[in-house]
Amino acid sequence: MKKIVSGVTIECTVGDIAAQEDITAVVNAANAQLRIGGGVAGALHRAAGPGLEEECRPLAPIKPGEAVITGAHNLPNRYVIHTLGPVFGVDKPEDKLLADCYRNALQLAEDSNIDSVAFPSISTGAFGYPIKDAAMVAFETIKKILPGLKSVNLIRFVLYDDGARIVHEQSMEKIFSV
Ligand code: AR6
Repeated sequence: MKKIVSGVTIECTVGDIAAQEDITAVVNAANAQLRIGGGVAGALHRAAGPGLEEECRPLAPIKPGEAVITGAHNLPNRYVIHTLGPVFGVDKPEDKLLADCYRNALQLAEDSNIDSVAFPSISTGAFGYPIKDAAMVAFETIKKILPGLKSVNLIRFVLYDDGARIVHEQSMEKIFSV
């Protein structure tokens, strides 16, 4: 599914965040230490190679909601934007911290004049955020930011499976039709 709002294309796809050849910056659902981990962080660091962890080391640790930007090393992109999502039930308020992740990641993209950004569904794996609620927070936040975006003209959600894609598409419909 694809929507164009305020001149920005927003789309949902199923795939691997580490295989987004046509995207300038991919977002990492990172850990505080910006180390290789499971899920998205594992996929991105494995594909990027050890240079990514090395570049990350002086930037760590980060707090929930924060974001930092690095090069993409062996990934097919120019940048990786690393953000630490809230652990559901632990880092509170979860919705505000999750919104900060999307806001800060997009701010870094704008600061680096980036045209296209691919997000995974932050916090919905190991960090346990219910995916429906997380998708609503993601699109509500993006809707608020959209009118102010100058360089970003494509935001792609790369979802793990069709279930996650459908949940995101339903949230997208709800939020962008009002
Ligand atoms: N491409 C796209 N989506 C993916 C991929 C992939 N290759 N792999 C998993 N997902 P997670 P979090 C989905 O756990 O919840 C890590 O170990 C997954 O199904 O990657 O923010 C870090 O080191 C889920 O919907 O991120 C941290 O410690 C979503 O991406 C911690 O997990 C996010 O899952 C971060 O946890």
